[in-house]
Amino acid sequence: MTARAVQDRAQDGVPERGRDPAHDRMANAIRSLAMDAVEQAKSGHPGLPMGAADVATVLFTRFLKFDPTDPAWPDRDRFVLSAGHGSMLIYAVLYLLGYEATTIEQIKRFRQLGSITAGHPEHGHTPGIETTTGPLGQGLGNAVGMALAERMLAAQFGEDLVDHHTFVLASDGDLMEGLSQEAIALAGHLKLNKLIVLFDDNGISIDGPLTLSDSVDQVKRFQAAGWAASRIDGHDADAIYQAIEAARKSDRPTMIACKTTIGFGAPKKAGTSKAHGEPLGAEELAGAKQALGLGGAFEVPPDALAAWRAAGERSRAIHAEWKQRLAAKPADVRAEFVRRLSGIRPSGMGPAVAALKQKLALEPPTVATRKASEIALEVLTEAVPELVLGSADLTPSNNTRTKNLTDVAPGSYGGRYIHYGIREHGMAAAMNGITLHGGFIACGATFLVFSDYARPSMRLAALMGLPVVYVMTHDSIGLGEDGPTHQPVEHLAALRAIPNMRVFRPADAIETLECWQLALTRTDGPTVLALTRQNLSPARRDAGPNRCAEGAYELAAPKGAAQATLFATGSEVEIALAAQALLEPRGIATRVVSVPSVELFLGRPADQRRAVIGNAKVKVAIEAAVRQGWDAIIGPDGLFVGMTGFGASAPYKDLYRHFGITAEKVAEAVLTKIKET
Ligand SMILES: Cc1ncc(C[n+]2csc(CCOP(=O)(O)OP(=O)(O)O)c2C)c(N)n1
Repeated sequence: MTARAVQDRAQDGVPERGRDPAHDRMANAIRSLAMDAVEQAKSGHPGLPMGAADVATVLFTRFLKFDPTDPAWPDRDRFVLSAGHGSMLIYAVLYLLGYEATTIEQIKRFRQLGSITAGHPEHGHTPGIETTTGPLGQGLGNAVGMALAERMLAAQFGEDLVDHHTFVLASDGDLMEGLSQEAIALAGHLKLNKLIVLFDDNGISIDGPLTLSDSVDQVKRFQAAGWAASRIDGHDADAIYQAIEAARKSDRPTMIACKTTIGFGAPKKAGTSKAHGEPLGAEELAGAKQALGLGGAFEVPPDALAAWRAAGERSRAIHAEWKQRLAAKPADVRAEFVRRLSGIRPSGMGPAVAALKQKLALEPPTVATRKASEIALEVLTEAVPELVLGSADLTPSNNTRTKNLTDVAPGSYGGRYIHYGIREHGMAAAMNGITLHGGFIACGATFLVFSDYARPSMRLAALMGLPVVYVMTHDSIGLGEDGPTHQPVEHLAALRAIPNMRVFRPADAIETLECWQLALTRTDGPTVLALTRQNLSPARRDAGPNRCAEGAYELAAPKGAAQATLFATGSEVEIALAAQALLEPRGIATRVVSVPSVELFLGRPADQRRAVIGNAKVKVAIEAAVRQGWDAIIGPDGLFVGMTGFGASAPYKDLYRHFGITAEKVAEAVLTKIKET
């Protein structure tokens, strides 16, 4: 309906045929709060909340299962506002439904420092926000993971405890992003029929009408990916109701293209990109308020607020019944369900790691760390039942599918191995969703170089503090013949640069096990395990405490006061040890420090850092990657033996020689430096 029609209706006071005045007043309450909050903040996006208010009203007041008094209730329906720029839609809804934290004062402080109403919705910042959105496409990708986790958890614990839907509100931008293709293809393939996407089909983006840059038939596109998809009038409450009702009964995921008018109600800006991302302005705002029959700033008509609050109580009885069902479960099942949903790690993990470590210490294997990871996973998948693995179609290279795992497949969700397909971004976004859903530790794999393809979701995992684990093999020129397209050089530095991301590059089987243990005990953020393709000789032979937890530690002591300290990670630790063996006989007392995690090390107190770095005259870092970041350990005068540009295609031993990453070159550099000083 056009803004003109809304005005006409308001003027003659006659409800349009088929419209429900009570619904309109509730939807207009969202519009009103969104307009006022954006106006007050002098920034934000009024257009989407105004356009999608009818869809949100039908969904939240007639379908969504949730309890404002317990936003984390495990069996709630999930709602993801993938178009995070429309954040005022969800803040308005949370306030109207009676979520305690989202008060009218918070709405008034939209986008201000210290408020819980941030510019884009942030998970963990605002109760009721299921995931952090804003980078378009991510929410949709997360929702696929949530819907998959729901099916997987139901397969393990039964539908009497786990039976909910995942709803997404997605915009044109969400569906234009490449990630959306990976997400919808995966969801369609897996037949995630409890995933329902409401597409805010307003035909407008920032630059103007969508016709400037897009002509995809989204309904056909979703259908081609195995979804049910249809078009409706997104301002017709009955049509919205019928479409969602049908979607709930579908045997496949559903996309409902809801034709809406961006900025619905604004006299001049409705239906234009002017309504997208800036305050309406005093005149336009007044016109919209008049057209929609609304009052002063931040005022919600009492009858509309009462109706919303009543809607907020809709699921109370269902929640109470669910609690009773949980209470009636055998104590061990109940305890396990609660443990899994609370993210508490199983008590069996520590002893399982200790036993394997003993074995590895007795017979240290010469294996690639990707193989060492598989050895660790054989034990960890038994000890940690919530661990769910997968790969973006590199399973035989990533060594992530242990013998005891079975596949997750369409309609069959009891397995613990996910074939994500060649969809690194979709995988990482789904892993975030699986983790946000609760009940699982998601671990996905690819080559380290393709972390670039997953990085936007990895960044959000770090921002949200999600304990996902990325197994990233083929971690340097050591992968050899595949050449520079596949050889990461800047990726370790790039991943280390993400706040709250922990990057491990273990040197042998024992370090790999320790890094896995640290990854799985971590609960406040993601971990990358950078693993080799090539075999490595053992660096450690002890079954003692977890040394990788220190970030960096002295692996091999010098004979006498150290003149040189060699810092190395992963596959270069054996080079450092070999260099030490060359230097010591020449009278150069040399230490070797293994640095499985630069960030963990740099996070330690200054005195501990100083003790590990030591005061040897010559400090060398050895890593088959770029230098960036290493100066924090070796200082600006430290020597770096690594890469300065892209790699090349050749057998890996030739590459190490070609790029000068050898024990001989390290020893030579140390000797030259000592002579100079
Ligand atoms: C990955 C990404 N790229 C760019 C942006 C900036 N941005 C925010 S909204 C938007 C597009 C707006 O169009 P649409 O998705 O149709 O939203 P609507 O105009 O309907 O609110 C863009 C490009 C973003 N948030 N995320």
